[in-house]
Amino acid sequence: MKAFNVAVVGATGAVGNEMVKILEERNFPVAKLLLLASERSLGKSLEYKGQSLPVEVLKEDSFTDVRIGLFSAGGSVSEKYAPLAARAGCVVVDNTSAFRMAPDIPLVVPEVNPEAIAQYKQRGIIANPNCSTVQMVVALKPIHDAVRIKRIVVSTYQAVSGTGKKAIEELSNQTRALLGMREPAVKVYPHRIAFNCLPQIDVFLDNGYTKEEMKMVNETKKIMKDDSIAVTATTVRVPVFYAHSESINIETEKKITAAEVRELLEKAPGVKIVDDPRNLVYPLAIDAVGRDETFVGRIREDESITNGINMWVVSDNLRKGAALNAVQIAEILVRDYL
Ligand code: NAP
Ligand code: 3JM
Repeated sequence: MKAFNVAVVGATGAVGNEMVKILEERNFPVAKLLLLASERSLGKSLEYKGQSLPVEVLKEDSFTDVRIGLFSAGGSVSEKYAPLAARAGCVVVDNTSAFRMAPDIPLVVPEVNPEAIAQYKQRGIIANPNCSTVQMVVALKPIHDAVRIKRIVVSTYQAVSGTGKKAIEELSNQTRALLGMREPAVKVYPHRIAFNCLPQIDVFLDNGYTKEEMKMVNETKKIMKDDSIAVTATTVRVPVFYAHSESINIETEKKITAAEVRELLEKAPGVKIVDDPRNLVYPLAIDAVGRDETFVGRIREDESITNGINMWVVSDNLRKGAALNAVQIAEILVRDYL
C-alpha cells in the first residue's frame, strides 16, 4: 500500500498527542511522521511505533515534503499555516474553528457526510467539526434521515481536556488544593472549575450565546446539509477530565417512538446503545474514555410534545470529537482521493 508523509501540527498538545497514538493504533499508511509544535517544545520527543521522534518547530517551509497535515494548534496557527501548507501540496485536516464555516471548505464527519470530502480540491483544506457537534450529529443523522428533525435543544457537560493540557492540570491542581484545605489558583478558566460547573465555553457573542454554542448551531446545519433545522445550545464546562456528555431533546416532523429510535441507532455507524435503565445502565463519561464509539442512552419520548425524543449522548472528546474524526477523514482521503 502507498504510504504518505504526515505532519501533526500541535503534536505536543492534548489533541495532537491523541493523533499520534491513533495513527499508530490504526496503522495509518505513514511514510515519514513529522511532529510540529512551538519553540517551547524544542528538545522534546514523542513515541511512535517504538521509536522516539523529535518535535520540530513549526515554520513556513515545514510542509515542502508533506502530503497530509493534521492541524490542532489553535485557530491563529491554522489561519496562517494551513493555506501555506495547502499551497505546498499538503492536504490539511484542520481541527480548529478557523475554516469550518467557509463555504468552499468541507466540514466532515465520516459517518454523516463523507461525500463532502471531495470538495477538498478547492482549497486543499478539510475542516473537522467541534467536539460537541461531532458526537451530536453521529447520534442524530439516522433520525433526521428517517423522520426529519425540526428542532434540537442541547445542553452539554464538557470535559476540561477539550480546553487542552493546561486545563487538565488546572482541574487536577485545584482539586488537590481544595482537598488539602489550600487556596486553589485560577488561571485557565474565568472561575474555579473544581467542584463547579461553568456555563461558559469560549467567548460571549453579541447575541448572548457563547461562541461554542453557536459552533454547535451553525456546524450542525452545514454537516446535515439542512439550514431549516432549528438548533439551540447551552454549553457547560464540568469538572470531568475526559469525555463530553450531552442532554439532547429533539422535535421531529413525523412521529418516532423510543423503541424505533433504539432500533435505528443499533444499526448506525459509530453508535453504541447503552440503555438499560432498569439495571441502572446508561452512558457514562468514565466508560467512554479511550473508546471510539458515540454512546447513546436514556432514550425516551418527550411527553410534553407530540413528536419529541430525549436522549443522553457521551463520547471521548479527544478521540471521536477531535483526533479520531480527523484520522478517519485522512483514511478516506488516502483510500479514495490521493
Ligand atoms: P493544547 O493541549 O494546549 O495544545 C496546543 C498545541 O498547539 C501544542 O502542541 C502547542 O505546542 C501547539 N501550539 C500552540 N501555539 C503554537 C504555535 N504558535 N506554533 C506551533 N505550535 C503551537 O491544546 P489542544 O487541546 O490540543 O487543542 C489544540 C487546538 O485544537 C485548539 O486550540 C483547537 O483549535 C483545536 N481543538 C479542536 C477540537 C475539536 O473539537 N475538533 C477539540 C479540542 C481542540 P507547545 O506544546 O510547543 O506549546
Ligand atoms: C476547541 O486558540 C484557539 O483559537 C483555539 C480555541 C479552541 C477551539 C477553536 O475555536 O478552534 C479551543 C478548543 C476549539 C474548537 O474545536 O472549536
